[in-house]
Amino acid sequence: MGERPVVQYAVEDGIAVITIDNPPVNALGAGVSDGIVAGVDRANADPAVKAIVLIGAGRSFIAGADIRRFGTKRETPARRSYDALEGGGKPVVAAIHGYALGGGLENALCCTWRIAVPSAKVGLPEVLIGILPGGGGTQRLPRLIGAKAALEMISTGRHVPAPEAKALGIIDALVDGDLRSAAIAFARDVAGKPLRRIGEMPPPAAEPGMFEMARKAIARKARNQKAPYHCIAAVEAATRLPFTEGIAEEKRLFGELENSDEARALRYAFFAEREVARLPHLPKDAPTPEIRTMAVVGAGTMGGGIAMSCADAGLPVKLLDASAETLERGLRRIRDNYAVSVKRGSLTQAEMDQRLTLIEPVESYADIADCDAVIEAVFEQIAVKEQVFAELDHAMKPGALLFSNTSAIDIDKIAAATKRPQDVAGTHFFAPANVMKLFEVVEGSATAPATMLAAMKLGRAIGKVSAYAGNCDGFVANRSRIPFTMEQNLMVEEGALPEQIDRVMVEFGYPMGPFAVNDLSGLDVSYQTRRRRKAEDPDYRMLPVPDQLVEMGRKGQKTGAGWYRYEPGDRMPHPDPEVARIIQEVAAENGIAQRAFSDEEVLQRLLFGSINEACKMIAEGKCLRASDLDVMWLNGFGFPRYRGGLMFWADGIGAREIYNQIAAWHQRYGARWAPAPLLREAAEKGGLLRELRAPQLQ
Ligand code: T1G
Repeated sequence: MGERPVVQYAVEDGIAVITIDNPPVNALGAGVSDGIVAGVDRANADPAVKAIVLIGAGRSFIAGADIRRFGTKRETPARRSYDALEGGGKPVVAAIHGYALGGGLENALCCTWRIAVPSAKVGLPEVLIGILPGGGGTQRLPRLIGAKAALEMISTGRHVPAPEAKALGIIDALVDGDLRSAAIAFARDVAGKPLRRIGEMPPPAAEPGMFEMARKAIARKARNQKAPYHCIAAVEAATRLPFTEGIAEEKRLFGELENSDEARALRYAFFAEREVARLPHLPKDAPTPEIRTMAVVGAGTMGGGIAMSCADAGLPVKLLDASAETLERGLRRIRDNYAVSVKRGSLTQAEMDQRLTLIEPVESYADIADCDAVIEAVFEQIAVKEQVFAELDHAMKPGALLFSNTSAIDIDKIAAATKRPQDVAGTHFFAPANVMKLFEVVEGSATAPATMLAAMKLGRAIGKVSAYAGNCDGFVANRSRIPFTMEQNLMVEEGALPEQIDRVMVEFGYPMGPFAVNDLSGLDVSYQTRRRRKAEDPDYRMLPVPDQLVEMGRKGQKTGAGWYRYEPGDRMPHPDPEVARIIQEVAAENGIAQRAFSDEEVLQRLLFGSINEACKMIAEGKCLRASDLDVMWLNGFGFPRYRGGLMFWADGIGAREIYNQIAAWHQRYGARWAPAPLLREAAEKGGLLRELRAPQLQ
């Protein structure tokens, strides 16, 4: 039995049905466009055929061009499916379920009619992978729905739910029940009716200044990027040029983007965020227990945010706290958070009420005993964790999964407080837990594969990006961040000013610099952490400058001063000569010579240490893939997405140059800059850092 063709053709009662069958999402891979062209030509040539239906098999219509093919040599097809669909003599009905994205929607826009099931989503998300719609979408969509609405869709790349797409005029009818038979019936109805060709519609009007305003609006967010501006230029062309010239302009702009650094980085990030979900080192047949009911222990800030994440995803959750007072305070904080979203319009009152019904406050372990899984989010002290896990071990039903949201405590120590360490893993959220997408799943030495797989799946189910981490101090994400924070503070002692370091990182693409972020989250939090660390490790390197700031009462925005000073009611950071004076004093007291720093050295000192640490963690098997670390920095630390991630960015410089610089700093600054053997190896072999993988994946 030969391979099933990616495009199938059938005729039913005079209606030709062209089915795209290219799993998993019917991307326009090899043979798909040609298959559509052949199907349309065949239908148009068959007098028995009155109309045509274009539909997707499996879970989706068409999710766009095959992203893997970008940047590779591709033959230009003689005729593209867009031209065949729009140019034929018989009506074509696009029948949409799942996703019609990118080239998928562009093919649908070339059909005469579009119908969809209410759960479908349509969009032109090309800007999210650093390009623009290259199948006529920038010229046809504005003609169909107007320049303003089209510009919003193309410059945001958002997936538009079918009911809204109907309201916009993209979808002609919403259908329930079996889509295929509904489409055939619809096609029969429109057979013989005049054909509508969007390409023949006049250029849409443009509101005066709308494109200038659009450029200004994205200036901050699209810093250093090209694709968002090209998207605006392409839609602007649709309002100025006849269709054929507009298509040529779209093609020209697309050509400028396809192989740009930005597009290659965003494509890498797209696939890295899919790869991170895989744990190939676990047995293939390991089961993944279903988690239908959740519990969270600890109604503090993190516990409340975790409960919200579950409720936001429709997962019922019991929120347990030993004290009724803390529980009530936790619930109030949850209600207040939702109320802010309702006020901002990102949530309706009905949605807020519905989510609150999914969060059930309880006061005893017996109340959560039946839940499939529980996440502990209590105070970050081993004794407290051990006591909670002993309670859970006693109360929870057999087979229940016991997760800890600890950000630093040894998972094996926590698991040892139970008689079922195989059911224990770390599920590390990043603050605020209901907002940040990163979800680190930490494997203890006794954690069963099923427990790991269930935790990874839980993360995806609550809208997070699940990433594997081995059990070590700071796990993977925070451990990779320690050199960044250390160098940030040490450079200040050596003469770099906070405002220079922040400017370098903002110009690099971060929304805020690290010192401004410290002031936002409060300097006293890390001050306490340093005290605890020093108590545990006498050799721990203290940071006298931020310590002095805190001891002077400069705890950040909340006290009107930290690394910067703030005007009352204003979050704008203002450089403060007082801080510069403290820095010079501390440097003098510690005999640290001060000097000027180039912006390049500032950037490299901040990021090279984390690259080095990443190589160590990969070699230790704590981080499975360099691309996982990139996913963590993109979803946990706000690393500029159009740079792909830390290791992808590092490859732009090259392992050899990075190794040489680190080796030089090793000479100058000592052990903290000892080059990782895996980095040296990559430097010697000329390997790509983003392709580094842990021993267990070799
Ligand atoms: N090309 C190649 N592979 C794709 C793909 C695509 N367009 N979309 C998904 N996959 C793979 C993905 O890697 C994964 O593989 C599997 O499908 C399931 O995906 C001419 C230029 C559709 C919303 O940007 O946003 O058209 O890991 O895990 O969470 O103008 O996939 O299993 O091996 O993400 O349910 C425009 C990209 C292309 C859409 C489904 N289209 N895809 O999400 O599943 S450019 C896009 C998505 C274009 C034209 C231009 C999502 C999804 P694997 P998944 P999901």
